[in-house]
Amino acid sequence: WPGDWNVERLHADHSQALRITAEFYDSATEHQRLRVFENPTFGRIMTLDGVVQVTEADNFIYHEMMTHVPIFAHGAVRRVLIVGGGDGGMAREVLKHRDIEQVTMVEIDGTVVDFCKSHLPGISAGAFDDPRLDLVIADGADFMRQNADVYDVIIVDSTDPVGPGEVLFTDTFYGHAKARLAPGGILVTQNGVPFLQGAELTNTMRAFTALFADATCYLATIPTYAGGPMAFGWGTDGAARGVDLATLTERFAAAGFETDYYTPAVHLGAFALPPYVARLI
Ligand code: AG3
Repeated sequence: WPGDWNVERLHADHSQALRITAEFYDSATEHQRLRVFENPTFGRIMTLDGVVQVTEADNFIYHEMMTHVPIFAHGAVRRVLIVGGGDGGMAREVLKHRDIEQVTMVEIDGTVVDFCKSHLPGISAGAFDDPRLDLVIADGADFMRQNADVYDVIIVDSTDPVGPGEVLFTDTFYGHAKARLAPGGILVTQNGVPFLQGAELTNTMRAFTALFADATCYLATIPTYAGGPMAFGWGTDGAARGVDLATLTERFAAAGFETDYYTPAVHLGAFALPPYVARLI
């Protein structure tokens, strides 16, 4: 094909190519290769080690579903921990909840944060300037082991389990994360596209089942995480998954902001698992 393309080779037998109409950055940070380019359909796109992390056009699906699902299900979230999330999209959605008092974000790669602030400001949309955000540049696994604070929701916004993200998919890490949850707290994780990354989901779900009274995953389709819907791990000892449509609708209306993907009905439907996914967990 004419022109430059970013060819993502995350999976052994499947790849996705995105046309590059302008290149803004392509260089190695201390931890990984960071690239930002323009694509006419998806806007600016950030890749790490060649794998798409965010696009301006479709990041809302991923970020809304990893934040509003646990936050509305819980109903009284005050403190949130984000592991990863250097582009600031996750913090952007969490901070839309006015009752949330403190958001701690632990990102390993300060270069990703700096670069996204200057070249992808629409993703964080001011989140880095919110006084409720406490940004810590550190290894998420170390932080989880050493820190003694507790959180109502922990969101693991990681890369895939290759390179710096690998440690965030271990039983040890999940155990430490559970110990950082307040009573009724919820852990959600990025668990890949089950059609292509089934073993990754099975591995996390085995760990979650051993740790939590309520362990499952929920789904959303993000166009640039190709291969079908993506799975998000869900683990809690609380009753948050039992919350009904009327309660979610009330909480969503009271929150007073609009979304482009999340609705209470989408929230509940996301937990309906097709058999090919249910069999993996
Ligand atoms: N991090 C998750 C990217 C996962 C891509 N995986 C895949 N295509 N299977 C996104 C970071 C956004 N804040």
